[in-house]
Amino acid sequence: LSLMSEMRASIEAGHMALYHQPKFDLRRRGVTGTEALVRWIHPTRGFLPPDRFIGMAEETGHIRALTEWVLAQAVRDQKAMAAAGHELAVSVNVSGRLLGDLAFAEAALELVAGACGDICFEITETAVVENPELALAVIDRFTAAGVAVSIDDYGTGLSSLAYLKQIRAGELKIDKSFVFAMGESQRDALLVRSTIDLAHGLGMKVTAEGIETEAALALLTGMGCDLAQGYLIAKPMPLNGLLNFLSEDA
Ligand code: G
Ligand code: G
Ligand code: MN
Ligand code: NA
Repeated sequence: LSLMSEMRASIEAGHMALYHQPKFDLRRRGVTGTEALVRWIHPTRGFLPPDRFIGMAEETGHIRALTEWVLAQAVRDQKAMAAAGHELAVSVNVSGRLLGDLAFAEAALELVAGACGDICFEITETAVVENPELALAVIDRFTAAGVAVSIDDYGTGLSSLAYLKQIRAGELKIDKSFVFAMGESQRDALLVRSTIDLAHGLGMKVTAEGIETEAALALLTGMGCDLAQGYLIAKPMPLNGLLNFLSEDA
């Protein structure tokens, strides 16, 4: 918790960094977006991955300030990408706890209004399960304002078809655990294939996460998956690294 007492000051001091992992369009064969992922460059503890502080930030309420910083930085980074000739959609993870915070929703929409391109909010389905009515109302508010909503980590939570039916999401992200297992397990491959078909039937695009091999990429392409994200394409990296990657790729 002492780490948490430093978070607000760390945000203001510029100790947070926003990394981007490319999202690769399997039909256009090019990068069309990124997922923004926060890191904490702590002055004494060093480089902290989000697993070390997101959970705590959620429990202590710091997640709102952190997410507003992430969103503001994502909007700035997207402008830098556009200035370098790359018009990309940028996805930001929005913790389920924030879906109950209407003040956050308003602040987030104001930040998104200043964006030069598409901003997407990645939301885990478990978030919606905790307080479905409010979460669904906030999600509708986002989509009505033109923010794309993505269902993150699909398949790991309760995966209720009832919520899948109600959430107006434009994208479903298949969790990396299924993608990892797909090569060796027929059952996982079947789950991935049928999830892609289900999402398409509901009018959603599908991103598969955790693509580490050419075999997984080929399998997903054959299944009609829309977007691919994984170490095979690129790891999450700072904006400068992303811009280099994009210029080499072109
Ligand atoms: O970035 P990594 O590569 O290690 O991400 C680990 C986890 O941290 C992921 O589940 C990701 O969704 C989460 N995460 C990364 N950045 C953010 C953020 O800005 N907000 C929230 N809520 N979660 C994040
Ligand atoms: O929000 P979410 O849980 O989906 O965050 C994505 C997480 O997955 C981040 O921690 C990111 O670094 C990680 N990731 C992305 N691609 C790969 C991959 O190919 N392999 C592994 N092991 N992790 C990945
Ligand atoms: Mn995510
Ligand atoms: Na995920």
